[in-house]
Amino acid sequence: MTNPNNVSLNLSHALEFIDGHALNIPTITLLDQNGQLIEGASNVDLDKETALKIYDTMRFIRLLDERMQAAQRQGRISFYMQCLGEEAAVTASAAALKPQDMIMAQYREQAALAYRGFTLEQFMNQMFSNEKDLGKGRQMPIHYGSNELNYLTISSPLGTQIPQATGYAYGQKLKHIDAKTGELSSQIDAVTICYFGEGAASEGDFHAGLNMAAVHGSPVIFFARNNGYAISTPADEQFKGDGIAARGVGYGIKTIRVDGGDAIAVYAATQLARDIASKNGEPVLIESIAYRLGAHSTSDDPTGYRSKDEEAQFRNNCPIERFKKWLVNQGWLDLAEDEAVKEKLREDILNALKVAEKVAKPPLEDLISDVYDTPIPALQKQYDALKEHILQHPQAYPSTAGRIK
Ligand SMILES: Cc1ncc(C[n+]2csc(CCOP(=O)(O)OP(=O)(O)O)c2C)c(N)n1
Repeated sequence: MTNPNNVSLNLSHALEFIDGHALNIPTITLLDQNGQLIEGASNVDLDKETALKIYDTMRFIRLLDERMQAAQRQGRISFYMQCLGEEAAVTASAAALKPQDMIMAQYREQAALAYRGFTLEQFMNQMFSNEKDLGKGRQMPIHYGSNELNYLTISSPLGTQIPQATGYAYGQKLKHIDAKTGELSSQIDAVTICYFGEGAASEGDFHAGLNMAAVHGSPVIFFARNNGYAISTPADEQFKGDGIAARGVGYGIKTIRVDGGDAIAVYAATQLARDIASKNGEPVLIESIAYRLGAHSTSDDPTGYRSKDEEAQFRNNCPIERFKKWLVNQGWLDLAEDEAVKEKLREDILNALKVAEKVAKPPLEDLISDVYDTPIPALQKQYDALKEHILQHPQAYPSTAGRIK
């Protein structure tokens, strides 16, 4: 019989509603807090080189975050967002990808970019909006982008990257479609990962993006970072269902939920997800469960909406410490060396900051160059007005006024 409704027609005679949490979705965790693999946990293929690169990246991001949070408080940069508590989720997922895979992130995923090889100088140049910044100083701090590293520039409006990822990944798949049969002719060589928070998943774009990816078979790994809060809004004021994972199932997308504080579980789940996306040409959803340990951003003060007790409950579950203990247990990391590297990194970060803050700001004309082939009249008009204003008040714009031609 044909099935025009496209449902599993499991006829029943019991008049019962299904509970929204009926699936009881498990959270995959493989590593305990003492850095021991949990008995009976699935085998994980994580080699020493990759494991150490994951650790190096997490350690670097933690130190960079600490320094730049302080730099914002000193008035040296205007804004910052830390990855605190989610370093394992972001780094280990990025580590399971191939360099040619596209990363479409939200903004708290600086660790994915660092894993790809974005340099300390590049981070600093972006945050100081100087003339060496790849984005020509046109974005707020932490809105990174790198063409070379396949990292789409961050957009502030939430959720925009979700339907974009669906469309981009569909394009990645099209290259492997046999024109005659319409079937996949080979494994898809480059897929897309799309990161977003559970707050962004409340946007309409989330639903449009996921449904379209499922129906058209876009090879996207949707990576939902459920960290408990969308700025001050706790998750239980955002949705009633079983997290974001239940929605993946609803859209007919293969879904897994992982302990986002467990780098090994995240790595294994993302490897599997990449495999499914690239071999089958279909989307996959990973929901990472971690706690946003820091404030939302430097503009936020969490004491207004959550207790110190709640924060303390999670403070001891450091994802970096947990992974570090495993590395030490493996005999792959020496604690004294680790401390020495941290000291050196702190110095390097401070030195890079001091250099980047002295680099000249981009010339004013960069504001509108290469946005359009030739600036549209409305943009040109705004530019001319801005230029005139700066020339009238040069003392208020010391870094720009002197460079106006
Ligand atoms: C369309 C839109 N609405 C609101 C905002 C303001 N805003 C910025 S971040 C944020 C919270 C996002 O939370 P979540 O997606 O859970 O990510 P997290 O910050 O927790 O990593 C909000 C509401 C925005 N940038 N864009």
